[in-house]
Amino acid sequence: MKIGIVCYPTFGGSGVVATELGIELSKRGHEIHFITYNQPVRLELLSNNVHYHEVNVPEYPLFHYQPYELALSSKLVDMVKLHKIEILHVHYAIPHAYAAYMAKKMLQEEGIYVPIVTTLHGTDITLVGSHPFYKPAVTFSINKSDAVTAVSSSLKEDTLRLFDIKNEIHVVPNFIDLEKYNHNFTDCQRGMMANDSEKIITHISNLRPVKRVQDVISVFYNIQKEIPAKLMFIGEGPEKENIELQCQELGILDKVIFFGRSNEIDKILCFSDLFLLPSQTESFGLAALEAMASGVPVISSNTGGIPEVNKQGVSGYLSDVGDIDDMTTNALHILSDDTRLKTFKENARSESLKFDLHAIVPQYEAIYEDTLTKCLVL
Ligand code: GMT
Repeated sequence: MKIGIVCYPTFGGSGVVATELGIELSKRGHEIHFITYNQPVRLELLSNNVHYHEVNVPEYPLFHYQPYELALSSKLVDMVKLHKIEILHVHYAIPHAYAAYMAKKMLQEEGIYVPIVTTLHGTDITLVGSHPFYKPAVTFSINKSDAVTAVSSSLKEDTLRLFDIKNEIHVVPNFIDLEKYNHNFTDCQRGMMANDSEKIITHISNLRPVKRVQDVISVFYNIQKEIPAKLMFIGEGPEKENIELQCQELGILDKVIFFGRSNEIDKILCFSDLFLLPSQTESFGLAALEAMASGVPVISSNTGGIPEVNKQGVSGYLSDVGDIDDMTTNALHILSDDTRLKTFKENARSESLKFDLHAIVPQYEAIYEDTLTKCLVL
């Protein structure tokens, strides 16, 4: 199949999933065209099956806001015609599903039919999309898609609750390339990060308020009072200065390593003993799955789709949002006994196997085939 993929090219989860999906589909013989405003960060290798087409938005002083949707839909029209793309898979409803619908309509005028598969990722529904400013356009775009998928059952329920949806929503969970996370723990150069007696705690996110990064610091502060420990903070975002200040006030700056953005999280996770994800809301929690695939147990909140990934008492523990004490107790329970920690690490890795990309990517292929068949009949 010739598949056009539209996504955000940044470090956000939806862009990562879309990029990894495109790469895997290309390995399975499909021709993939990424259409976005920058080369996706995890798209290191372009090949004869993987192409990247940049969307440019010319600056014009009359425009207070530069019209990205317009430029994207025009680019989609051009790329579908030039490369004979058969199906468009858009990740994140805003504005991708909307722009794809416009492209589809323009192409129809020329007798070209290209169906649209929209994947909902979370914040496009729970935080941004349901805002009254966007809601009618998001509802319209979802209902006009030829197929809709959501990354968890929880996100599907949220979508049906928040929007008036007529379309069926298929749940296709996020996935992981387990090969990438297949470490032998003894090979990791753990000594570079901490001394032998210290446990390594990790958090990875875009440091937005929804991630509740202050809770990460509070839980870590409590842990390190009981057990020698270091905290690895990976990511950039608006809360960074606040948490640096919080660490300074608590007197733990020397125990926290800020890595900034990283394309090598597998290497950092390889050092880790515990992953913290206390988010306010999370449609899936890809970062938790990446940690689990590295054999890192997860202490998380019990919100959104996280319980579909992190299993209570098996791969880690889940607490109510903001319950720092419970998260601390659970973290100490895992970290205070090396045999128990080893069991949780093994469980985390084996729970992650459920999300092996070899099992999940064919679900997208089946949806593409089904959608193309239905559209041929119409
Ligand atoms: O987590 C973020 O803030 C980024 C956001 C995105 O859309 O890129 O992530 C969302 O999509 C990920 C991939 O499907 C999910 O794993 C995240 O849980 C989801 N984030 C939220 O729902 C807050």
